[in-house]
Amino acid sequence: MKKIKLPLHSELLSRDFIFGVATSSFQIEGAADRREPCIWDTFCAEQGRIKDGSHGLNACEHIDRWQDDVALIASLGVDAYRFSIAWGRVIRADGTVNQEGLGFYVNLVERLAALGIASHVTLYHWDLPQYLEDRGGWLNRETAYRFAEYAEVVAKALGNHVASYATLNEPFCSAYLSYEAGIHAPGYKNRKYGRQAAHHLLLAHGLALTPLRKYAPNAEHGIVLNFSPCHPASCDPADRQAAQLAHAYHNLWYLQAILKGQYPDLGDKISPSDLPDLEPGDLTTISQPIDFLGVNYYTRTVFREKNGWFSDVPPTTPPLTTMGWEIYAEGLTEILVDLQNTFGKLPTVYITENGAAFPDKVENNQVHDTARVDYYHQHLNAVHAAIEQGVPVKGYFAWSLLDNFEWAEGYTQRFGIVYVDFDTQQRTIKDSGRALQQLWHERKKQVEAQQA
Ligand code: GCO
Repeated sequence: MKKIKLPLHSELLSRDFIFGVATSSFQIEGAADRREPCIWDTFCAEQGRIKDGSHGLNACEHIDRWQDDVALIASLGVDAYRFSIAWGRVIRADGTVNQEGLGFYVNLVERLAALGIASHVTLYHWDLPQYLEDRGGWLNRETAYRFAEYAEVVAKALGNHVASYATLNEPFCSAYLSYEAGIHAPGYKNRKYGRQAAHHLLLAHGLALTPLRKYAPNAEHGIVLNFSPCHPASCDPADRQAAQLAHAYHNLWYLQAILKGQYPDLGDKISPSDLPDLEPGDLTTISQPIDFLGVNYYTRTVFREKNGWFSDVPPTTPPLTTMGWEIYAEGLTEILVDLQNTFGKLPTVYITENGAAFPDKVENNQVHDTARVDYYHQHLNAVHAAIEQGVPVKGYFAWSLLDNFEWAEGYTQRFGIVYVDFDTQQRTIKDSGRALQQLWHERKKQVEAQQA
């Protein structure tokens, strides 16, 4: 079996760096009958929205199999587990707390702690309760206030037992893909909606920091954003400008608001009527200090100019993943160093997601996903290179623990380091999972030897 090798003196091998695996609620939990319906249930029920016509009602049945899944996580030798909480499993449509639903996460965090695994919680990984969408969803400013109330309920229950709280996962997706590009739930296609949803999401992030800091003062608080270096399709100045515009629109829109309290100035590229409506003080709320920035990285994106705007050029040169994404590990170093240069100093960075989908097959109880082993090898070395250039990366989470419901792609994409047979729910650790397991166990031995 292929190994993942890191430079011998890499910070990644030290005790202070955390390694983990990541999942999200809607993608793995199932047990939809024990929570409120969310926008993804509605979206899945609409014809033609999901590639294989599937849904998340059962997914990986994690709610009923969590104890085995936690044992599996522990067997990998991780320091940390990143998961998200389903809002609609915690707060009912009438505003009351679902104690059984909340109790699930309390038990999960307790069990992880008993096994020496730190919990890294995400409060919102896209599964907005449908009862809130019915009142306007992220286009309604009130949703941000409901989010802060939900964050308070969670922080009161889990408090300092959680190592880090991320308010949101990838607001780019829950704003742009969901309200502007129409490919994620609830499926709107409207530029103004996209900008307004992004603003309300960021406001929700800012408002939630107050109860989080109050009820979990020792935990770290931050947000998870996705980044992709934006490259021009040619050296034509129009394409270069398009790539810069895409960078401002997709990457900086969120981080600049959070770190600097201002949205990027797009000049005459965007009509003023498409800009979000703000209230005085919003950007101050949004730009409160954060303890960490979660960075999700998968690939780079190439853009060309189209009608004064940008348009992405799908990659064609292999190696591509089954998502059609180019494997471009140096892009991870590039974007981290670029953001560090742009903002002068970044807070602690956790790579909160990184991984790839390939056409995996089980043969004799094994999955020989050599391409994924290579992917992790290259990307971990890219993280090392960023650290060498001064980026304060303190942790890395593989996406994903399990094959799961991949949003509009349904179950057609396998991102797991553990294979899931969706008929039997059997889990099989892939070669990539074994390679990471070996790396993590060897590192633990090394750290223990240093301490002895
Ligand atoms: C993401 C999501 C994940 C996806 C992954 C692969 O943050 O985009 O967190 O839910 O499954 O990115 O597309």
